Amino acid sequence: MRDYGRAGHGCVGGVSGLRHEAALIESRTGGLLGIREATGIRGMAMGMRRYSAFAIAREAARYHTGWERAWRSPQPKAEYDAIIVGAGGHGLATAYYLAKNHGITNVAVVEKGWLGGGNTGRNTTIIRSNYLQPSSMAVFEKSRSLYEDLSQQLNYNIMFSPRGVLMLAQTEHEKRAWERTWHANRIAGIESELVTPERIKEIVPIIETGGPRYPVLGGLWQPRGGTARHDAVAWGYARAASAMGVDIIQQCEVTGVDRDADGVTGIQTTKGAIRTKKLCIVVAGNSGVLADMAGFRLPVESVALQALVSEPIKPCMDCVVMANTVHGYMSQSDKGEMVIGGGADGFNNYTQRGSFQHIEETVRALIETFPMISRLKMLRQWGGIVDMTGDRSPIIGTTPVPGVFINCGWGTGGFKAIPGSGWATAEMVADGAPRALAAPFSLDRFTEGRMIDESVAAAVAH
Ligand code: FAD
Ligand code: PYC
Repeated sequence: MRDYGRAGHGCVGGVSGLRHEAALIESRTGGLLGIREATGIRGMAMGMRRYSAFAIAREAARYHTGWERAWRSPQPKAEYDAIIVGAGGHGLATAYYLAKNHGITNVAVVEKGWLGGGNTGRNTTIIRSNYLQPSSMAVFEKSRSLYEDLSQQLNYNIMFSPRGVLMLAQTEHEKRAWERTWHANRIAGIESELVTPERIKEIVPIIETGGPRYPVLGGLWQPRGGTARHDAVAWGYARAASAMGVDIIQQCEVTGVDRDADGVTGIQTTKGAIRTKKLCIVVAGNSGVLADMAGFRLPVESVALQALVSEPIKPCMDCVVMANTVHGYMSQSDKGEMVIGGGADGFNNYTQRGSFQHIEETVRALIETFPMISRLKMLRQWGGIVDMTGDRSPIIGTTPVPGVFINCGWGTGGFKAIPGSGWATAEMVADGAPRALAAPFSLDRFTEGRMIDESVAAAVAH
Protein backbone atom coordinates (compact mmCIF):
# COMPACT_ATOMS: atom_id res chain seq x y z
CA MET A 1 0.00 0.00 0.00
CA ARG A 2 1.15 3.48 -0.71
CA ASP A 3 2.47 5.46 2.20
CA TYR A 4 2.12 9.03 1.07
CA GLY A 5 -0.34 10.27 3.61
CA ARG A 6 1.72 10.80 6.75
CA ALA A 7 0.58 14.10 8.08
CA GLY A 8 2.91 16.61 9.57
CA HIS A 9 0.84 19.74 9.48
CA GLY A 10 -1.46 20.15 12.43
CA CYS A 11 -1.99 16.40 12.60
CA VAL A 12 -4.62 15.51 15.17
CA GLY A 13 -3.52 12.71 17.41
CA GLY A 14 -0.24 13.76 19.01
CA VAL A 15 1.74 10.71 20.02
CA SER A 16 -0.48 8.50 17.96
CA GLY A 17 1.92 8.93 15.02
CA LEU A 18 4.21 6.60 16.92
CA ARG A 19 1.50 4.03 17.45
CA HIS A 20 0.60 4.20 13.82
CA GLU A 21 4.22 3.60 12.82
CA ALA A 22 4.27 0.55 15.06
CA ALA A 23 1.09 -0.74 13.53
CA LEU A 24 2.45 -0.14 10.05
CA ILE A 25 5.61 -2.09 10.72
CA GLU A 26 3.50 -5.03 11.76
CA SER A 27 1.17 -4.65 8.78
CA ARG A 28 4.04 -5.31 6.42
CA THR A 29 4.56 -8.71 8.00
CA GLY A 30 1.01 -9.96 7.67
CA GLY A 31 -1.70 -7.93 9.31
CA LEU A 32 -1.94 -5.00 11.65
CA LEU A 33 -1.23 -5.74 15.26
CA GLY A 34 -2.63 -3.82 18.16
CA ILE A 35 -1.23 -2.94 21.55
CA ARG A 36 -2.40 -4.56 24.79
CA GLU A 37 -3.17 -2.18 27.58
CA ALA A 38 -5.41 -2.39 30.58
CA THR A 39 -7.86 0.38 29.60
CA GLY A 40 -10.56 -0.48 27.04
CA ILE A 41 -12.12 2.17 24.78
CA ARG A 42 -15.78 2.98 25.62
CA GLY A 43 -18.15 0.59 23.89
CA MET A 44 -15.42 -1.71 22.65
CA ALA A 45 -17.00 -4.92 23.84
CA MET A 46 -14.51 -7.39 22.41
CA GLY A 47 -11.69 -6.04 24.60
CA MET A 48 -9.67 -3.97 22.12
CA ARG A 49 -6.69 -2.51 23.94
CA ARG A 50 -6.06 1.20 23.65
CA TYR A 51 -3.10 2.48 21.69
CA SER A 52 -1.15 4.95 23.80
CA ALA A 53 2.33 6.27 24.52
CA PHE A 54 2.48 3.95 27.55
CA ALA A 55 1.73 0.94 25.39
CA ILE A 56 4.45 1.94 22.92
CA ALA A 57 6.94 2.29 25.76
CA ARG A 58 5.95 -1.02 27.30
CA GLU A 59 6.18 -2.85 23.99
CA ALA A 60 9.56 -1.29 23.30
CA ALA A 61 10.74 -2.65 26.65
CA ARG A 62 9.59 -6.18 25.83
CA TYR A 63 10.77 -6.33 22.22
CA HIS A 64 7.31 -5.82 20.74
CA THR A 65 6.08 -9.25 21.69
CA GLY A 66 2.73 -8.13 23.05
CA TRP A 67 0.96 -6.71 20.03
CA GLU A 68 -2.43 -8.14 19.18
CA ARG A 69 -4.15 -8.18 15.81
CA ALA A 70 -5.99 -4.97 15.07
CA TRP A 71 -9.11 -6.80 13.92
CA ARG A 72 -10.43 -10.33 14.01
CA SER A 73 -10.65 -12.45 10.85
CA PRO A 74 -13.65 -14.68 11.56
CA GLN A 75 -15.37 -17.23 9.34
CA PRO A 76 -18.85 -16.06 8.34
CA LYS A 77 -21.75 -17.01 10.61
CA ALA A 78 -24.88 -18.53 9.08
CA GLU A 79 -26.91 -15.35 9.62
CA TYR A 80 -26.46 -11.68 10.49
CA ASP A 81 -28.88 -8.86 11.36
CA ALA A 82 -27.22 -6.84 8.60
CA ILE A 83 -24.61 -7.51 5.94
CA ILE A 84 -22.56 -4.78 4.30
CA VAL A 85 -20.93 -5.63 0.98
CA GLY A 86 -17.63 -3.80 0.52
CA ALA A 87 -14.96 -3.06 3.13
CA GLY A 88 -13.99 0.33 1.74
CA GLY A 89 -14.21 3.39 3.95
CA HIS A 90 -17.95 3.81 3.44
CA GLY A 91 -18.80 0.18 4.25
CA LEU A 92 -16.54 0.08 7.30
CA ALA A 93 -17.77 3.44 8.61
CA THR A 94 -21.36 2.24 8.18
CA ALA A 95 -20.57 -0.88 10.25
CA TYR A 96 -18.82 1.20 12.90
CA TYR A 97 -21.70 3.67 13.33
CA LEU A 98 -24.28 0.84 13.25
CA ALA A 99 -22.50 -0.62 16.27
CA LYS A 100 -21.57 2.62 18.01
CA ASN A 101 -24.64 4.78 17.42
CA HIS A 102 -27.35 2.13 17.13
CA GLY A 103 -26.06 -0.82 19.16
CA ILE A 104 -26.40 -3.16 16.17
CA THR A 105 -23.35 -5.42 16.29
CA ASN A 106 -24.48 -8.68 14.66
CA VAL A 107 -23.15 -7.30 11.40
CA ALA A 108 -20.81 -8.67 8.72
CA VAL A 109 -18.75 -6.62 6.28
CA VAL A 110 -18.00 -8.86 3.31
CA GLU A 111 -15.05 -7.92 1.10
CA LYS A 112 -13.85 -9.66 -2.04
CA GLY A 113 -10.25 -8.49 -1.67
CA TRP A 114 -8.54 -6.85 1.28
CA LEU A 115 -10.13 -4.09 3.30
CA GLY A 116 -9.34 -0.62 2.04
CA GLY A 117 -7.98 -2.09 -1.23
CA GLY A 118 -10.54 -0.34 -3.44
CA ASN A 119 -10.78 3.38 -4.01
CA THR A 120 -10.34 4.07 -0.31
CA GLY A 121 -6.70 2.96 -0.56
CA ARG A 122 -6.17 4.53 -3.98
CA ASN A 123 -7.35 8.10 -3.58
CA THR A 124 -5.47 11.34 -3.15
CA THR A 125 -7.03 12.00 0.29
CA ILE A 126 -8.44 15.48 -0.25
CA ILE A 127 -11.00 16.52 2.37
CA ARG A 128 -13.18 19.60 1.96
CA SER A 129 -16.84 20.55 2.23
CA ASN A 130 -17.11 23.55 -0.13
CA TYR A 131 -19.96 22.14 -2.21
CA LEU A 132 -22.81 24.13 -3.71
CA GLN A 133 -26.13 22.50 -2.83
CA PRO A 134 -27.49 22.53 0.74
CA SER A 135 -27.88 18.74 0.97
CA SER A 136 -24.31 18.20 -0.24
CA MET A 137 -22.88 20.82 2.09
CA ALA A 138 -24.71 19.14 4.99
CA VAL A 139 -23.25 15.69 4.41
CA PHE A 140 -19.75 16.85 3.42
CA GLU A 141 -19.46 19.28 6.34
CA LYS A 142 -20.78 16.66 8.76
CA SER A 143 -18.04 14.45 7.41
CA ARG A 144 -15.30 17.07 7.56
CA SER A 145 -16.20 17.91 11.13
CA LEU A 146 -16.18 14.21 12.12
CA TYR A 147 -12.68 13.97 10.62
CA GLU A 148 -11.48 16.67 13.03
CA ASP A 149 -11.36 14.30 16.01
CA LEU A 150 -11.68 10.94 14.31
CA SER A 151 -8.24 9.87 15.54
CA GLN A 152 -9.40 10.25 19.11
CA GLN A 153 -12.80 8.66 18.45
CA LEU A 154 -11.25 5.59 16.84
CA ASN A 155 -8.12 5.56 19.02
CA TYR A 156 -6.23 5.31 15.74
CA ASN A 157 -4.15 8.03 14.13
CA ILE A 158 -5.82 8.76 10.82
CA MET A 159 -3.41 11.69 10.36
CA PHE A 160 -6.03 14.29 9.61
CA SER A 161 -4.08 17.29 8.41
CA PRO A 162 -6.21 20.44 7.97
CA ARG A 163 -3.59 22.10 5.82
CA GLY A 164 -6.10 23.99 3.66
CA VAL A 165 -7.50 23.31 0.19
CA LEU A 166 -7.25 25.92 -2.56
CA MET A 167 -9.34 25.67 -5.71
CA LEU A 168 -7.96 27.96 -8.40
CA ALA A 169 -10.07 30.11 -10.71
CA GLN A 170 -8.34 30.27 -14.09
CA THR A 171 -11.22 31.51 -16.22
CA GLU A 172 -13.90 34.15 -15.63
CA HIS A 173 -16.45 31.38 -15.65
CA GLU A 174 -14.63 29.51 -12.90
CA LYS A 175 -14.27 32.72 -10.88
CA ARG A 176 -18.03 33.22 -10.98
CA ALA A 177 -18.61 29.58 -10.03
CA TRP A 178 -16.41 29.93 -6.93
CA GLU A 179 -18.12 33.21 -5.99
CA ARG A 180 -21.43 31.41 -6.10
CA THR A 181 -20.10 28.51 -4.04
CA TRP A 182 -18.57 30.92 -1.52
CA HIS A 183 -21.95 32.62 -1.01
CA ALA A 184 -23.65 29.24 -0.61
CA ASN A 185 -20.98 28.15 1.89
CA ARG A 186 -21.42 31.32 3.94
CA ILE A 187 -25.18 30.84 4.10
CA ALA A 188 -24.60 27.27 5.29
CA GLY A 189 -22.03 28.37 7.88
CA ILE A 190 -19.14 26.61 6.12
CA GLU A 191 -15.81 28.39 6.46
CA SER A 192 -14.43 29.25 3.02
CA GLU A 193 -12.80 32.34 1.57
CA LEU A 194 -12.42 33.97 -1.85
CA VAL A 195 -8.76 34.82 -2.37
CA THR A 196 -6.88 37.09 -4.77
CA PRO A 197 -3.89 36.05 -6.92
CA GLU A 198 -1.61 37.95 -4.52
CA ARG A 199 -2.93 36.03 -1.51
CA ILE A 200 -2.62 32.79 -3.48
CA LYS A 201 1.05 33.52 -4.12
CA GLU A 202 1.50 33.95 -0.35
CA ILE A 203 -0.24 30.66 0.39
CA VAL A 204 1.56 28.75 -2.37
CA PRO A 205 4.90 30.41 -3.20
CA ILE A 206 5.77 27.82 -5.90
CA ILE A 207 2.74 28.74 -8.01
CA GLU A 208 3.02 30.73 -11.26
CA THR A 209 -0.02 33.01 -11.30
CA GLY A 210 0.73 34.80 -14.58
CA GLY A 211 0.66 31.84 -16.99
CA PRO A 212 0.11 32.73 -20.65
CA ARG A 213 -2.98 30.60 -21.27
CA TYR A 214 -4.65 30.35 -17.89
CA PRO A 215 -3.46 33.03 -15.45
CA VAL A 216 -4.69 32.55 -11.89
CA LEU A 217 -7.56 35.00 -11.42
CA GLY A 218 -8.44 34.05 -7.85
CA GLY A 219 -9.50 31.05 -5.87
CA LEU A 220 -11.70 29.46 -3.24
CA TRP A 221 -9.79 28.62 -0.06
CA GLN A 222 -11.05 26.29 2.63
CA PRO A 223 -8.59 26.63 5.50
CA ARG A 224 -9.92 23.64 7.51
CA GLY A 225 -9.92 21.35 4.48
CA GLY A 226 -6.92 19.10 4.05
CA THR A 227 -5.91 15.48 3.92
CA ALA A 228 -5.89 12.32 6.02
CA ARG A 229 -4.10 9.05 5.58
CA HIS A 230 -6.44 6.93 3.46
CA ASP A 231 -5.46 3.42 4.64
CA ALA A 232 -5.55 4.56 8.26
CA VAL A 233 -9.16 5.67 7.86
CA ALA A 234 -10.10 2.16 6.70
CA TRP A 235 -7.91 0.47 9.30
CA GLY A 236 -9.16 2.67 12.13
CA TYR A 237 -12.82 2.04 11.36
CA ALA A 238 -12.14 -1.68 10.86
CA ARG A 239 -10.36 -2.05 14.17
CA ALA A 240 -13.00 -0.16 16.13
CA ALA A 241 -15.92 -1.95 14.42
CA SER A 242 -14.32 -5.36 14.91
CA ALA A 243 -13.80 -4.58 18.60
CA MET A 244 -17.52 -3.93 18.95
CA GLY A 245 -18.40 -7.32 17.44
CA VAL A 246 -18.64 -6.62 13.69
CA ASP A 247 -17.27 -9.51 11.60
CA ILE A 248 -15.03 -8.30 8.77
CA ILE A 249 -14.73 -11.11 6.26
CA GLN A 250 -12.04 -10.51 3.66
CA GLN A 251 -11.30 -12.60 0.55
CA CYS A 252 -15.03 -13.30 0.33
CA GLU A 253 -16.66 -12.23 -2.91
CA VAL A 254 -20.42 -11.81 -3.12
CA THR A 255 -21.57 -13.77 -6.17
CA GLY A 256 -25.34 -13.62 -5.80
CA VAL A 257 -28.20 -12.04 -3.86
CA ASP A 258 -31.00 -14.32 -2.58
CA ARG A 259 -34.52 -12.98 -2.38
CA ASP A 260 -38.10 -14.17 -2.03
CA ALA A 261 -41.40 -12.40 -2.56
CA ASP A 262 -40.88 -10.29 0.60
CA GLY A 263 -37.38 -9.09 -0.24
CA VAL A 264 -33.78 -10.04 0.42
CA THR A 265 -33.05 -13.27 2.29
CA GLY A 266 -29.28 -13.51 2.01
CA ILE A 267 -26.20 -13.62 -0.19
CA GLN A 268 -24.11 -16.20 -2.00
CA THR A 269 -20.39 -15.80 -1.51
CA THR A 270 -17.14 -17.59 -2.26
CA LYS A 271 -17.27 -18.68 1.41
CA GLY A 272 -20.83 -20.00 1.19
CA ALA A 273 -24.35 -18.68 1.69
CA ILE A 274 -25.11 -16.18 4.47
CA ARG A 275 -28.64 -15.23 5.54
CA THR A 276 -29.81 -11.70 6.32
CA LYS A 277 -32.89 -9.50 6.07
CA LYS A 278 -30.83 -6.32 5.62
CA LEU A 279 -28.23 -5.99 2.90
CA CYS A 280 -26.31 -2.77 2.27
CA ILE A 281 -24.35 -2.56 -0.99
CA VAL A 282 -21.32 -0.25 -0.68
CA VAL A 283 -19.02 -1.23 -3.53
CA ALA A 284 -18.28 2.01 -5.47
CA GLY A 285 -17.28 1.09 -9.05
CA ASN A 286 -18.87 -2.36 -8.73
CA SER A 287 -22.28 -1.01 -7.70
CA GLY A 288 -23.88 -1.80 -11.05
CA VAL A 289 -22.67 -5.41 -10.81
CA LEU A 290 -24.13 -5.91 -7.34
CA ALA A 291 -27.38 -4.16 -8.25
CA ASP A 292 -27.68 -6.51 -11.19
CA MET A 293 -27.31 -9.48 -8.81
CA ALA A 294 -30.06 -8.06 -6.62
CA GLY A 295 -32.32 -7.43 -9.62
CA PHE A 296 -32.41 -3.67 -10.13
CA ARG A 297 -30.54 -1.09 -12.19
CA LEU A 298 -28.55 1.96 -11.11
CA PRO A 299 -27.93 5.22 -12.99
CA VAL A 300 -24.18 4.86 -12.43
CA GLU A 301 -21.22 4.59 -14.80
CA SER A 302 -17.91 3.04 -13.84
CA VAL A 303 -14.74 4.78 -15.02
CA ALA A 304 -11.10 4.79 -13.96
CA LEU A 305 -9.68 7.73 -12.08
CA GLN A 306 -5.89 7.82 -11.96
CA ALA A 307 -3.27 9.41 -9.77
CA LEU A 308 0.51 9.49 -9.56
CA VAL A 309 3.30 10.51 -7.21
CA SER A 310 6.70 12.01 -7.90
CA GLU A 311 10.03 11.26 -6.33
CA PRO A 312 10.24 12.78 -2.84
CA ILE A 313 11.56 16.34 -2.61
CA LYS A 314 12.04 18.84 0.20
CA PRO A 315 8.89 20.48 1.60
CA CYS A 316 7.67 23.04 -0.93
CA MET A 317 3.86 23.14 -0.67
CA ASP A 318 1.93 22.85 2.59
CA CYS A 319 -1.62 22.89 1.26
CA VAL A 320 -3.69 21.19 -1.45
CA VAL A 321 -4.14 22.99 -4.79
CA MET A 322 -6.74 22.07 -7.39
CA ALA A 323 -6.52 23.58 -10.89
CA ASN A 324 -9.71 22.36 -12.46
CA THR A 325 -9.56 24.34 -15.69
CA VAL A 326 -6.40 22.52 -16.73
CA HIS A 327 -7.49 19.23 -15.10
CA GLY A 328 -4.89 18.76 -12.42
CA TYR A 329 -4.40 18.93 -8.69
CA MET A 330 -1.46 18.49 -6.36
CA SER A 331 -0.40 18.22 -2.74
CA GLN A 332 2.80 17.12 -1.02
CA SER A 333 2.97 14.06 1.19
CA ASP A 334 5.00 14.07 4.37
CA LYS A 335 7.49 11.81 2.65
CA GLY A 336 7.96 14.64 0.16
CA GLU A 337 6.29 13.09 -2.88
CA MET A 338 4.12 15.39 -4.96
CA VAL A 339 0.71 13.66 -5.08
CA ILE A 340 -0.89 14.45 -8.43
CA GLY A 341 -4.19 13.66 -10.09
CA GLY A 342 -6.15 14.70 -13.13
CA GLY A 343 -9.42 14.02 -14.87
CA ALA A 344 -11.26 10.72 -15.01
CA ASP A 345 -10.80 8.43 -18.03
CA GLY A 346 -13.13 9.31 -20.87
CA PHE A 347 -14.54 5.80 -21.27
CA ASN A 348 -16.16 3.20 -19.05
CA ASN A 349 -13.90 0.45 -17.71
CA TYR A 350 -13.10 -1.72 -14.70
CA THR A 351 -9.30 -1.55 -14.92
CA GLN A 352 -7.63 -0.37 -11.71
CA ARG A 353 -4.49 0.76 -13.53
CA GLY A 354 -2.74 3.86 -14.75
CA SER A 355 -2.00 4.69 -18.38
CA PHE A 356 0.96 6.47 -19.98
CA GLN A 357 -1.11 9.13 -21.71
CA HIS A 358 -2.66 10.12 -18.38
CA ILE A 359 0.76 10.98 -16.89
CA GLU A 360 1.56 13.10 -19.89
CA GLU A 361 -1.83 14.85 -19.98
CA THR A 362 -1.91 15.61 -16.27
CA VAL A 363 1.68 16.71 -15.80
CA ARG A 364 1.56 18.79 -18.97
CA ALA A 365 -1.58 20.50 -17.68
CA LEU A 366 -0.02 21.36 -14.33
CA ILE A 367 3.37 22.56 -15.61
CA GLU A 368 2.06 25.95 -16.66
CA THR A 369 0.85 26.62 -13.11
CA PHE A 370 3.69 24.76 -11.35
CA PRO A 371 6.74 25.08 -13.65
CA MET A 372 9.01 23.37 -11.08
CA ILE A 373 7.33 20.00 -11.58
CA SER A 374 8.74 19.78 -15.12
CA ARG A 375 12.01 18.66 -13.48
CA LEU A 376 10.44 15.93 -11.32
CA LYS A 377 10.59 12.20 -11.98
CA MET A 378 7.30 10.43 -11.48
CA LEU A 379 7.58 7.29 -9.36
CA ARG A 380 4.25 5.46 -9.33
CA GLN A 381 0.77 5.70 -10.79
CA TRP A 382 -2.42 3.74 -10.30
CA GLY A 383 -6.15 3.83 -10.92
CA GLY A 384 -9.39 3.15 -9.10
CA ILE A 385 -12.85 2.53 -10.52
CA VAL A 386 -15.17 5.34 -9.54
CA ASP A 387 -18.96 5.30 -9.68
CA MET A 388 -20.29 8.36 -11.48
CA THR A 389 -23.89 9.54 -11.35
CA GLY A 390 -25.36 12.06 -13.80
CA ASP A 391 -25.62 14.86 -11.22
CA ARG A 392 -22.24 13.95 -9.63
CA SER A 393 -23.92 13.38 -6.27
CA PRO A 394 -24.05 10.14 -4.31
CA ILE A 395 -26.94 7.73 -3.89
CA ILE A 396 -27.84 6.73 -0.34
CA GLY A 397 -31.19 5.04 -0.16
CA THR A 398 -33.54 2.12 -0.22
CA THR A 399 -33.91 0.17 -3.47
CA PRO A 400 -36.73 -1.57 -5.32
CA VAL A 401 -35.82 -4.77 -3.40
CA PRO A 402 -37.13 -4.64 0.20
CA GLY A 403 -34.26 -4.96 2.67
CA VAL A 404 -31.58 -3.94 0.15
CA PHE A 405 -29.95 -0.56 0.72
CA ILE A 406 -27.46 1.22 -1.52
CA ASN A 407 -24.62 3.65 -0.86
CA CYS A 408 -22.74 4.56 -4.04
CA GLY A 409 -22.17 7.28 -6.61
CA TRP A 410 -19.44 9.11 -4.65
CA GLY A 411 -17.50 9.16 -7.88
CA THR A 412 -14.26 11.10 -7.73
CA GLY A 413 -14.99 12.65 -4.33
CA GLY A 414 -16.05 10.14 -1.68
CA PHE A 415 -12.97 9.86 0.52
CA LYS A 416 -13.82 13.12 2.21
CA ALA A 417 -17.35 11.84 2.82
CA ILE A 418 -16.53 8.57 4.59
CA PRO A 419 -17.45 9.54 8.18
CA GLY A 420 -20.64 11.45 7.28
CA SER A 421 -21.76 8.85 4.77
CA GLY A 422 -21.18 6.01 7.24
CA TRP A 423 -23.12 7.94 9.86
CA ALA A 424 -26.09 8.55 7.54
CA THR A 425 -26.08 5.05 6.06
CA ALA A 426 -26.04 3.46 9.50
CA GLU A 427 -29.13 5.53 10.41
CA MET A 428 -30.87 4.24 7.29
CA VAL A 429 -29.97 0.59 7.82
CA ALA A 430 -30.94 0.77 11.50
CA ASP A 431 -34.31 2.46 10.87
CA GLY A 432 -35.11 0.90 7.49
CA ALA A 433 -35.41 4.36 5.92
CA PRO A 434 -33.05 7.35 5.54
CA ARG A 435 -33.07 10.22 8.03
CA ALA A 436 -32.54 13.88 7.09
CA LEU A 437 -28.86 13.72 6.11
CA ALA A 438 -29.35 10.94 3.54
CA ALA A 439 -32.95 11.55 2.43
CA PRO A 440 -32.18 13.95 -0.49
CA PHE A 441 -29.79 11.38 -2.01
CA SER A 442 -32.42 8.71 -2.63
CA LEU A 443 -32.44 6.67 -5.80
CA ASP A 444 -35.85 7.95 -6.87
CA ARG A 445 -34.47 11.48 -7.37
CA PHE A 446 -33.50 10.34 -10.86
CA THR A 447 -37.06 9.45 -11.76
CA GLU A 448 -38.58 12.41 -9.91
CA GLY A 449 -36.15 14.96 -11.39
CA ARG A 450 -34.74 16.12 -8.03
CA MET A 451 -31.12 16.26 -9.19
CA ILE A 452 -28.43 17.59 -6.87
CA ASP A 453 -26.12 19.17 -9.40
CA GLU A 454 -22.54 19.14 -8.13
CA SER A 455 -20.72 18.93 -11.44
CA VAL A 456 -18.68 22.04 -10.61
CA ALA A 457 -17.93 21.20 -6.99
CA ALA A 458 -16.96 17.63 -7.92
CA ALA A 459 -13.87 19.46 -9.12
CA VAL A 460 -12.32 16.63 -11.10
CA ALA A 461 -12.90 16.69 -14.84
CA HIS A 462 -15.14 13.92 -16.13
P1 FAD B 1 -14.14 1.41 -2.17
O1 FAD B 1 -13.07 1.91 -1.27
O2 FAD B 1 -13.81 1.20 -3.59
O3 FAD B 1 -14.67 0.06 -1.53
C1 FAD B 1 -15.57 -0.81 -2.19
C2 FAD B 1 -15.15 -2.22 -1.85
O4 FAD B 1 -16.13 -3.12 -2.39
C3 FAD B 1 -13.82 -2.61 -2.49
O5 FAD B 1 -12.89 -2.91 -1.46
C4 FAD B 1 -14.16 -3.80 -3.36
O6 FAD B 1 -13.17 -4.80 -3.37
C5 FAD B 1 -15.44 -4.31 -2.70
N1 FAD B 1 -16.27 -5.12 -3.60
C6 FAD B 1 -16.60 -4.87 -4.87
N2 FAD B 1 -17.34 -5.87 -5.37
C7 FAD B 1 -17.50 -6.80 -4.39
C8 FAD B 1 -18.14 -8.06 -4.28
N3 FAD B 1 -18.79 -8.61 -5.33
N4 FAD B 1 -18.07 -8.73 -3.11
C9 FAD B 1 -17.42 -8.20 -2.04
N5 FAD B 1 -16.78 -7.02 -2.09
C10 FAD B 1 -16.82 -6.31 -3.24
N6 FAD B 1 -12.23 11.34 -2.98
C11 FAD B 1 -11.98 12.42 -2.21
O7 FAD B 1 -12.84 12.82 -1.42
N7 FAD B 1 -10.81 13.10 -2.28
C12 FAD B 1 -9.83 12.74 -3.15
O8 FAD B 1 -8.76 13.35 -3.18
C13 FAD B 1 -10.07 11.63 -4.00
N8 FAD B 1 -9.14 11.27 -4.89
C14 FAD B 1 -9.33 10.15 -5.65
C15 FAD B 1 -8.28 9.75 -6.47
C16 FAD B 1 -8.39 8.55 -7.16
C17 FAD B 1 -7.25 8.12 -8.05
C18 FAD B 1 -9.55 7.74 -7.00
C19 FAD B 1 -9.68 6.43 -7.73
C20 FAD B 1 -10.61 8.17 -6.20
C21 FAD B 1 -10.50 9.37 -5.51
N9 FAD B 1 -11.51 9.82 -4.65
C22 FAD B 1 -11.30 10.93 -3.87
C23 FAD B 1 -12.77 9.09 -4.55
C24 FAD B 1 -12.79 8.14 -3.34
O9 FAD B 1 -11.61 7.36 -3.35
C25 FAD B 1 -14.00 7.21 -3.38
O10 FAD B 1 -15.18 7.95 -3.59
C26 FAD B 1 -14.15 6.46 -2.07
O11 FAD B 1 -12.92 5.91 -1.65
C27 FAD B 1 -15.17 5.36 -2.23
O12 FAD B 1 -15.15 4.57 -1.07
P2 FAD B 1 -16.04 3.27 -0.99
O13 FAD B 1 -15.89 2.71 0.36
O14 FAD B 1 -17.41 3.59 -1.47
O15 FAD B 1 -15.44 2.33 -2.13
O1 PYC C 1 -13.24 15.59 -4.48
O2 PYC C 1 -11.82 17.10 -3.83
C1 PYC C 1 -12.11 16.09 -4.47
C2 PYC C 1 -11.08 15.40 -5.23
C3 PYC C 1 -9.84 15.84 -5.44
C4 PYC C 1 -9.22 14.91 -6.19
C5 PYC C 1 -10.08 13.92 -6.45
N1 PYC C 1 -11.22 14.23 -5.83
